[in-house]
Amino acid sequence: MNSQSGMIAIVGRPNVGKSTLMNRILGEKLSITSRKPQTTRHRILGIKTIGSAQFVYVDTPGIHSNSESAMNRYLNRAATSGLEDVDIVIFVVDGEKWSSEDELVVEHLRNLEAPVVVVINKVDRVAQKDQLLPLIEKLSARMEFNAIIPLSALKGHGVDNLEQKLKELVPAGAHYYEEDQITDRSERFLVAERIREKLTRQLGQELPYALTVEIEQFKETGKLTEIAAVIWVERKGQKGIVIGNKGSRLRTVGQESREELEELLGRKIFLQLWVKVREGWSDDDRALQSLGYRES
Ligand SMILES: Nc1nc2c(ncn2[C@@H]2O[C@H](COP(=O)(O)OP(=O)(O)O)[C@@H](O)[C@H]2O)c(=O)[nH]1
Ligand SMILES: [Mg+2]
Repeated sequence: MNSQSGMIAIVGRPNVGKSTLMNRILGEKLSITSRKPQTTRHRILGIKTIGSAQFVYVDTPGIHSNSESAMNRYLNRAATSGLEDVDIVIFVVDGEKWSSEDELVVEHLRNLEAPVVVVINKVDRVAQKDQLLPLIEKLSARMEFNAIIPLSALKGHGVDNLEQKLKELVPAGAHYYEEDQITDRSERFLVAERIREKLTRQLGQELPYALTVEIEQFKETGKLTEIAAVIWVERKGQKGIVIGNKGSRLRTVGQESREELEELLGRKIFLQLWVKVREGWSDDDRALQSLGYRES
């Protein structure tokens, strides 16, 4: 049989819609999304098999110019390492805004051998298509791209054009994953991420960077799954903010998380959340490692 199989990295600066795009293509919410940078902190595979072709997408953290903390350095490594080994790169940009961080991404892509397809995302926000022309010119002047495809990951418009293009580009080869597998990540990982998404969306600008979620217990008891998670923050004051007035914020996060997790796992869930302080964990390489921030 003429099977096709390829690794497709989704790269770009933070917040352009990489994770939204992967979820849209897969038709599943695998990667968490939000308006804040650093929402995606790990590489996540999303696998889609259509007949004889297997597409293995790699969602990555945003490539960014800040390298001040150990976390920021980790994120950039996770975003850029292994790019030489993928078969296709999707470079996502925001149709509304080009920035110096996009330039930085181009620097990482310029010398790759794999074909690079540019996705101009968020075109639902662009009233007239010809508004995209200056951006297309700018892109074309930077390097040679295999294709430039405008689309809306959020609404789904134009995503089929991208998938069609990928089908043309994906090389011949054996499948690496079972036909019905959709990710390389465990349920435990997905659960921690969903809780972090709820926190990220609930909290103001600064705090999401200072927290991470660790699953301490994941136990099936009869019809119920018991999950206990620790929300790690960096300072005592942050703990108060996460908990909220009389525990109100933590309650909201817990309730929203539980509802989503029951849908994700298809089971009833008993969820317990604890907030704990670990000073400076995000700028400490060892703490990062022990909290799951290690390269695979
Ligand atoms: N209007 C609009 N918003 C989008 C689109 N794609 C993503 N977004 C929003 O942009 C924000 C960042 O998305 P996310 O996927 O987390 O970006 P990432 O950091 O590149 O992974 C979220 O609030 C998304 O809902 C799109 O096509 N149109
Ligand atoms: Mg993301």
